[in-house]
Amino acid sequence: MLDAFSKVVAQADARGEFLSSAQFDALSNLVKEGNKRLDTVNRITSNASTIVSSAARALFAEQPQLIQPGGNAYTNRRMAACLRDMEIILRYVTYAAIAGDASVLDDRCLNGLRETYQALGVPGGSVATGVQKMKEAALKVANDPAGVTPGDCSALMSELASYFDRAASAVG
Ligand code: PEB
Repeated sequence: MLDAFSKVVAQADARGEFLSSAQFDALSNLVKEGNKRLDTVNRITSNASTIVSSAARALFAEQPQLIQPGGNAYTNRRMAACLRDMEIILRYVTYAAIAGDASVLDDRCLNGLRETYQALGVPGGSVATGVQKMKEAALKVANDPAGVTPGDCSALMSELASYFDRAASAVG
């Protein structure tokens, strides 16, 4: 599990070199823009249950067979497992976002997840759709201009989107 800083150190050490100026610039920018990142992760974290429930509602509206008898979210037990899975994935996305690096998401959440769903008979494509719905809900929360200093968050938002895309393509 790496963050943006330890990743640069690991890369430089693997080559036996000092940090390059490009690496310095990237990390310096990460520090300079750090408040945006903290605000973004804080917003998503504080709205996690709303993000999960609205994404789940959108998923089941689009794929109602999931909640019909025989569906993968039919019965309270499976519904609870589904909502829990979405929450777990969202939680690891927030870890990747605060770390500025996807490795925590890869190593602790996505590694083997596709195979787990295959073994359980849970449709990975539907999980991927649920993750995309969480992406939409999370970006809406993170991009809300109310109550924050206005600024350009486009790079950060596309980085955030990339963690959701990574999770979706790991299972879909
Ligand atoms: C992954 N999910 C389930 C299980 C596991 C995970 C290991 C089996 C054990 C259990 O039921 O608790 N656990 C989860 C995860 C990590 C982890 C992400 C990462 C660290 O440790 N059903 C649907 C939707 C989808 C869904 C498509 C979006 O209709 C999920 C939600 N996951 C789902 C369901 C089950 C499950 C288990 C329904 C229960 C399957 C079953 O027992 O029939």
